[in-house]
Amino acid sequence: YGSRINEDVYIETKIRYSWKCINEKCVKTDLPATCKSDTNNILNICRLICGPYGAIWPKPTQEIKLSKEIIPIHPDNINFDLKNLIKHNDAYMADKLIKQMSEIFVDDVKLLCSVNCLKILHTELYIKIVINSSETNLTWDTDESYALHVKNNEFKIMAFIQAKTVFGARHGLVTLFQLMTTVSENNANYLVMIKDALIIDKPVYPHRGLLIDTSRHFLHLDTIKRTLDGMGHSKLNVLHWHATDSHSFPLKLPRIPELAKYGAYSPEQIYTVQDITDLISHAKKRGVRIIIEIDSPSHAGNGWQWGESMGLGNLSVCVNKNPWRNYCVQPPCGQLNPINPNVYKVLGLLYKDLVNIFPEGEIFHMGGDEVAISCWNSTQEITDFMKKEGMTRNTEDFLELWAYFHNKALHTLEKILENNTIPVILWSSQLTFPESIAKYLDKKRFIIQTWTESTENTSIELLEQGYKLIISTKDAWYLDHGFYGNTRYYNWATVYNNHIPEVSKGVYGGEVCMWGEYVDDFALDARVWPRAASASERLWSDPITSSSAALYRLLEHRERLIKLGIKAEAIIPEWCYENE
Ligand code: CP6
Repeated sequence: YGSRINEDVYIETKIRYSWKCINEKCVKTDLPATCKSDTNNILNICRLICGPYGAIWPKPTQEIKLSKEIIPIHPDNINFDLKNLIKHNDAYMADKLIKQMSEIFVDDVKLLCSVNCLKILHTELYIKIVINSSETNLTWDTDESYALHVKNNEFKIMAFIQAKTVFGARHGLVTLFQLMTTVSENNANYLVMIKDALIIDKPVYPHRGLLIDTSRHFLHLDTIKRTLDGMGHSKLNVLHWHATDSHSFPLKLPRIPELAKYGAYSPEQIYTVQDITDLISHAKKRGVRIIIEIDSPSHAGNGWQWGESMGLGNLSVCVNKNPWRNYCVQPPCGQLNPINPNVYKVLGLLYKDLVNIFPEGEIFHMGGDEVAISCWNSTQEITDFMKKEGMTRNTEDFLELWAYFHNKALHTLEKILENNTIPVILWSSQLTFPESIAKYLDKKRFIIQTWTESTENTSIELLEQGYKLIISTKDAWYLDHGFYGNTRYYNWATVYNNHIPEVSKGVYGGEVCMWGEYVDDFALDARVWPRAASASERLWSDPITSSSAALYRLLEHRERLIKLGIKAEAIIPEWCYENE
């Protein structure tokens, strides 16, 4: 780190971090006079006000004006005016949600004062919020824009947040939070904030996601909630919950408890309906929706073993095949049996439970990745069926069978929803090759999440055919990359600099993926943060500047995440910071 910092970056960073790094060597330089003249608390205050975007992450897209002056405030004296929040008769839910978001805001401000903040000499912060839609479900169509206006008079600081929806208003609160910091003087802490500000902001992409994986390692509710907190503060709005895989099935569902009974690592390592509901609600208050993935037909082994004993036949095949390498990518193998009608009955019960738990209209992810044709091709029940149907067992026939599975699974879901138009998300795969996808999958019903290499044209070609996409380019957006715990050639700048196709071409957005083989409750934070935040700026702001120009703000954002209780990884060596 630290080589080739251009002149621009130097100007942005030297104010707070008075060092200059050339060829891996960092040299400390003097603090510039502009910072010194503001106050004695040079370091802390400059963190907040130096640079055109202050310490705001991700950077606003429309308009931003920040004054250079700060004023002390206190968490005990923050008051909300929600009286004329919204002029709707059916606004009860929106009203309640905004109240909860406001409470979280104050709690978070208290966390900024990790050591007590001095109460003397502070000014009241008075926040007024106005919205004009009663919408409380976050979708790709939700208007997340907001305007934040901070002004002070003799008696108080007024923050006025105007937005279309509660989700826009919450973004306004997050930005307001980022106008604050703590400073210390004579062993006392003060909470301060920028005195005057005008910010008009909205995201470029509507889908700004993070994938977590609870099958390779079980993650406790607290870990997932902490992750959601970090997402809310980074304006990421989709938690893609890769809930199940071949290794464990932790969802304990009322209609089909067998899946967790046979598939959870232990009876304690499960998510109950109550747990899932709790997570959805925790997420919503942080402006995040949860999209759950039940990976299928591949990546489904443990949890599906009980079919035979219940007279339902083989639900998942190849679970005990040897050597496993010939039939899947990780042991134990397991691929749903597409010709067993009971598979769709079980999926029906599973989807029914999920539809009941998740908000109305929420999208589901059906997986669809890494099907091993060799598995189905070595299962006599399946090959007999294919012979009977006059199939020759060439690759195309297997793709036909695979597509049959997804279409039938989607049909099963649609019957439950009594709605024929719900789309589902599938991973890119052999089935979604641009040259053949149209033969198998309807572009109105299947949204593709591409995880191909950035050198491949897959995404562009799928867009040209009219498919809607979510981008998770493997060599840029996989947080486990390097794989097997190795993050070697991978850093936040890789995500930040990776451009993705435009929204206008049919891209909803992107996701960074935290596959779980080598992360558990103790390792997750540092592997996810602050790198996931680099994705949030890529997706919110679509920045045209380099990642090194953003470094200064990311360093601040990382410190903010730490104060919120997230054990984010360090970005630069400590010797690069100026210590007074
Ligand atoms: N699990 C599942 C995984 C991966 C995928 N699906 C994966 C593949 C390659 C890399 C990282 C993760 N662990 N179910 C691919 C979508 Cl490098």
